Amino acid sequence: MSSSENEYLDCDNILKLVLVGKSGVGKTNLLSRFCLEFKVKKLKIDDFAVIVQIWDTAGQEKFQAMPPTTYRGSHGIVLTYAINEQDSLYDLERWYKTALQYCPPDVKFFLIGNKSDLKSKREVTFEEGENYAKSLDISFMETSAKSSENVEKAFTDLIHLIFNEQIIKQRQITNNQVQKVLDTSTSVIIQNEKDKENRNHKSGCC
Ligand SMILES: Nc1nc2c(ncn2[C@@H]2O[C@H](COP(=O)(O)OP(=O)(O)O)[C@@H](O)[C@H]2O)c(=O)[nH]1
Ligand SMILES: [Mg+2]
Repeated sequence: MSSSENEYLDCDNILKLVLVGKSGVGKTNLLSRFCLEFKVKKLKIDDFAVIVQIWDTAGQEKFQAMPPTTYRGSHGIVLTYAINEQDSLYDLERWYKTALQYCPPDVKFFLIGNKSDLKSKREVTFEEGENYAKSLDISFMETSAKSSENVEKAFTDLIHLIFNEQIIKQRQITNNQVQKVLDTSTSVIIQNEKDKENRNHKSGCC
């Protein structure tokens, strides 16, 4: 087994993020800023090892042809626009609706206004981005894949958000399920013991 396969097996959690938005807003550049290799980043949160897989489109967004399977099993969706292109913000409504349709219900969204280095060509104010995020009740950050401004922070904030809300919830569910199974098996054992006692009692009574 290769060492990278081992790393996966050693890992407590694997998170899947998907980057969406209009072609040209900088998704691929953001991704290569954040994870240098294999579109995968390994992090440590508290005492847990977390592997984050980030899915980028392979250009299908130009033809509005992202396969629904892209969203399957995702934990986070990064809605991305470019601050120098108003249309790219308007376009996100469509991406948001599609993601809602195909993502698991507890998926977390995050809004990124990329190309923050292009302030002189700005078409979307910070407040417009912020208000759109507020309207969806999600977090927002402006980033620049060119200068790296906020890229690390935006991704790690989203990952922490997902980890704290979803993974911990999933762990609680699993613990509850384990507890239920334990409770059920205990009651079955107790019941079986009672049945045995009753049978012994009955057989000895004649
Ligand atoms: N000025 C500036 N250009 C960027 C930034 N991010 C990406 N670009 C440029 O925008 C173009 C499209 O970027 P790309 O990552 O391919 O966009 P995608 O289609 O969303 O994946 C490329 O020419 C990038 O060099 C950024 O933060 N600032
Ligand atoms: Mg791309």
